[in-house]
Amino acid sequence: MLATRTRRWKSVALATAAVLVGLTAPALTATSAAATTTDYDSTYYKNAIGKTGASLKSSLHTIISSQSKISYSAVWDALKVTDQDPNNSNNVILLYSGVSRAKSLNGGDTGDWNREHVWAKSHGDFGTATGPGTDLHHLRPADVTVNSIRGDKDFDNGGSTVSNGGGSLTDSDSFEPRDADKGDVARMILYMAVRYDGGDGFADLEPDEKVDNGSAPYIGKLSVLKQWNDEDPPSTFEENRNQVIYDTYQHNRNPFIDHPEWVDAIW
Ligand SMILES: [Ca+2]
Ligand SMILES: [Ca+2]
Repeated sequence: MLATRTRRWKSVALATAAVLVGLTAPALTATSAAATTTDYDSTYYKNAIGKTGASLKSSLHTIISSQSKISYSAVWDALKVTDQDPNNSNNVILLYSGVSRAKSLNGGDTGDWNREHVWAKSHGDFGTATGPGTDLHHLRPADVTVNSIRGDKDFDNGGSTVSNGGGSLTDSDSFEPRDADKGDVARMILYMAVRYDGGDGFADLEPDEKVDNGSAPYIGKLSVLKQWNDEDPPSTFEENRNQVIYDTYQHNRNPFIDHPEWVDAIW
C-alpha cells in the first residue's frame, strides 16, 4: 500500500506581473520542497515528527537503522522486483537512461544491466559486503556502459551528453543524471548519509560541496543535490520501490521519499 500524501507549497514566490500588457508574463516559482504528511507519521516516524536539524537527522538514523539486510548476490533478484517496469513485468527500468530492459539481461556485457551503486562504493571503501554495499535504497539497475561512465564520480551540473544516457551529462569529475532521475539520486545519497554514521563498522557517509572526493566517505555537491530534490519530487515509481523495500526486503524506509522537505530541514 502506498502512503497517502498531501502536499502544500511551503513558500511560493509570485513575480509581480507587469501592468502593461505584453511586457512580462507572471511567473510562479516554487522555492522549496512541499511539506508532506504520510500514513507513517504517527507510527514509523513518530519520534522524528516536529524535529529539525541534527536532532531530526539523529532520530531518523535510529529509525532507519532497524532493518533486515541482504547479500550482494540477492540484490539481483530484489532489483527485478523493486524496479520492475510498471508496463511490462518482464522488464526493469534503468536509472540514468530511463529505458525498459529485460530482467533476464542482468550481467556484465555490453547491452546488459548491472547493479549501480548510486553512493559509489569507493567513497568510504565499503565494497559489496552485506551493509551499505548491498543497501537497496541506493542500488538501481543501470546500463552496463552508462554505469561505467558514471563510475565513482560525484554529482554536479554540466558536461557533455552521455551516449544512451537518456539526457545525462558528464565531465572529467562529475555526473549529472537526466532530469527525471535527479531527485531520486539526491534522496538516495542523503538516505545513505543518515543511515551510515560510522557506528556499525562502516565509514560515516556524508554529503559535501566537492566533486573530487576520491575514496573519502563523501559525495558532492550537496547544494546541487538539494536543488535536484526540489526540482524532481518523488514519483509513483520511486514511492513504490520505497514501499517494496519496506514491505518485502529491508523493512526500513527512505525518509526523504516520504518527506522530501526533510532535506532542507537537515541541510
Ligand atoms: Ca524522479
Ligand atoms: Ca552519516
